Amino acid sequence: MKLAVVLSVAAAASAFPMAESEPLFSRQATDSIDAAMKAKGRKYFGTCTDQGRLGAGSNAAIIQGNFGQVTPENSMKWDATEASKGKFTFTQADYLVDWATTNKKLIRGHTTVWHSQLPSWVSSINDKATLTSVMQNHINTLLGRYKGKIYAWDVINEMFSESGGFRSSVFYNVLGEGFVKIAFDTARAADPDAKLYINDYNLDTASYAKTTGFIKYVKQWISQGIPIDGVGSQTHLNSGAGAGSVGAMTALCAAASECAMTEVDIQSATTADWQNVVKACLNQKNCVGITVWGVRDSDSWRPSGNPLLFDSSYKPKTAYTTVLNQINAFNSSK
Ligand code: 9MR
Repeated sequence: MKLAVVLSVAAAASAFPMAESEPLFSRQATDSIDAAMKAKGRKYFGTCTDQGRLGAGSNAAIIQGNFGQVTPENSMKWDATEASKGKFTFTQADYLVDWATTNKKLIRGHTTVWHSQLPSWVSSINDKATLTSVMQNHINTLLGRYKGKIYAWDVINEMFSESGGFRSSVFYNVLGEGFVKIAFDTARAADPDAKLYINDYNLDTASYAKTTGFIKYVKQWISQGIPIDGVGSQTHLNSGAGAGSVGAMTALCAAASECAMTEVDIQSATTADWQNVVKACLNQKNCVGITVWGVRDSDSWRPSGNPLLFDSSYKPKTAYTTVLNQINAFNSSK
């Protein structure tokens, strides 16, 4: 597998000797963290990307060689796909899905119901019937378009407050807690094979009120028959916070059939932070994968503290090797 990638990249480099002064493969990490995850029985190690990034620098080559899953960083969000009511735009999302399919990468769809990057025509709706049909149409259109091609969908993103209750949003304010059932029932019917996730951030310490509130409600909803398959912990961390994620994932992963770390980045990470993040997932048998939120530090949404696994020259950092070694060292028979 790894050899095939190296050979095909080498062949491409020699076919176009003037295109790159440095062979593409010399900028790849030597071993794939995705292959390492798969060797431990997990589904992927992924990253976010989109059309612009895939056409820039070494991003495509790095993702081809080292990652097994992609999440569209922005192209499937409501403002990108349905800026005006009923008028859908899929150019960038289609590009991402086609690229991933061609390159045999799993896709995490991100995201259908989210208070942010939400057009004002949606946030100004104030009656239940209209908002319900608008949500259903949005979910049906996105999941329907890519039916059978998406491994998992973040059906609802960031609906909790820091105190573990519900964030104020048009969805909660107009429909109450019932918007969760509407969203997941609609998603299940639209793409029955996709894993349906509820995703949030600051779920990085087991005892934190947001983590305990999230778990309480997710368990309750699943017991009521709402089709939630997975919990996603975004895992945007600051230096030193990796240790907490081990206990947090133990608690989170017990709430649903599967779980994942969906948007990992660590500002000013220590070696232990990256080791702990890998352990936090691998310790849980139902943790299917880890996704980092970007390829190189300088393209991160919060670049200070160099939070990713590749540097601004697309070179794999020590953090990459730390992650690789930690995955390889994991004893999966335990
Ligand atoms: O990385 C994304 C950035 O390019 C966008 O400008 C931003 C807009 O809100 O969203 C970023 O991704 C977010 C993700 O979709 C949801 N969790 C938080 C991420 C970082 O803000």
